Amino acid sequence: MKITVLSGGVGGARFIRGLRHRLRQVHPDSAGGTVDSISAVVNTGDDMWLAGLRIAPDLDSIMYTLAGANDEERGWGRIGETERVSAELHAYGVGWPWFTLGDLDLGTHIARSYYLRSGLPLSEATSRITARWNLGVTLLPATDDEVETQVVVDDGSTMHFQEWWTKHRAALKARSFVQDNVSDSRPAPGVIEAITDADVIILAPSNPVVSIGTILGIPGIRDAVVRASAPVVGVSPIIAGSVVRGMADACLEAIGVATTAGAVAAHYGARSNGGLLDAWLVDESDADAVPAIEALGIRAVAVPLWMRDLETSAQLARDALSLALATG
Ligand code: FO1
Repeated sequence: MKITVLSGGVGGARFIRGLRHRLRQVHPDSAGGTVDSISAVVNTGDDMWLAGLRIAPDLDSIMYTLAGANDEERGWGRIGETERVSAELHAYGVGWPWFTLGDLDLGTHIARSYYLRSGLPLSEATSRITARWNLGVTLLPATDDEVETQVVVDDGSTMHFQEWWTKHRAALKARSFVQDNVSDSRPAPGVIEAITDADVIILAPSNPVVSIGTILGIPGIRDAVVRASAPVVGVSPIIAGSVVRGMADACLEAIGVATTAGAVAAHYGARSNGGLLDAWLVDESDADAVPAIEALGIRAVAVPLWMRDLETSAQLARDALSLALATG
């Protein structure tokens, strides 16, 4: 079975790790993913150049999580990290004083930047970097083009998404989110094929605006999902009216969508009505929302969505696959 997941960082990473675990439970002998394959189409809107290096937070969060090398508590970066180089950079006034590049993490950024400066596209750089970790999942940046997310805040000024989120913790009211040069961008090699050839497509429990929204804004990707022959199942990133982590609530408010599982489903829309979803998983605590979501033409099921550990993430992946197969 070919499964393609559209994903942002932490929530998507945990979901994909659970999905890989679930598939290994079903086919324990499929070393290297010969029976099942997982492709992740990953948001690159959070990326930026910093201190001369290309930083790709969502790609790295997924890579480190699948490699078992991530800092689970912070949700980003490497476990057992030190920050000696970053302290030196800050002393030189290089980079952003509020953004820390860990010493081990810097190895990834240097390798990526080396490949990019050698003329390789991000997709190829990603393929070479991930090869080291034997992830059992193919990571595809949504685009090789630089489509960094800028946030227009209430006073009309614009800043990079990382400044709005990491420095200001989303405390400045956002008016809108725009991706640099997105209309001229193209899906990275393999992205449209991963969507078109998939048996199941899953929208991970990631930020619907700056993660999934950025991926879908790259010309050709949204259309490919709408037209795909595979069932499309989404997992709500909102549980009981709150974000699990991150700042999706502030992002949703900016685009006029309520922070509820039902409103996000309506935002994505039913595929039967020109939207994206055939089915939507909500948390048990949002079971009341199921009839209204089904009235939109989206099959909805309430299951436990909290990914507390590998087992609960694998169970969620199992629920998403069952729903997809029941829908398709
Ligand atoms: N988040 C922070 O809150 N502070 C940091 O200093 C920081 C550094 C950092 C370095 C590399 C990386 O890949 C991610 C990093 N993040 C940091 C996380 C990141 O800013 C965001 O949480 C994501 O982009 C949103 O998904």
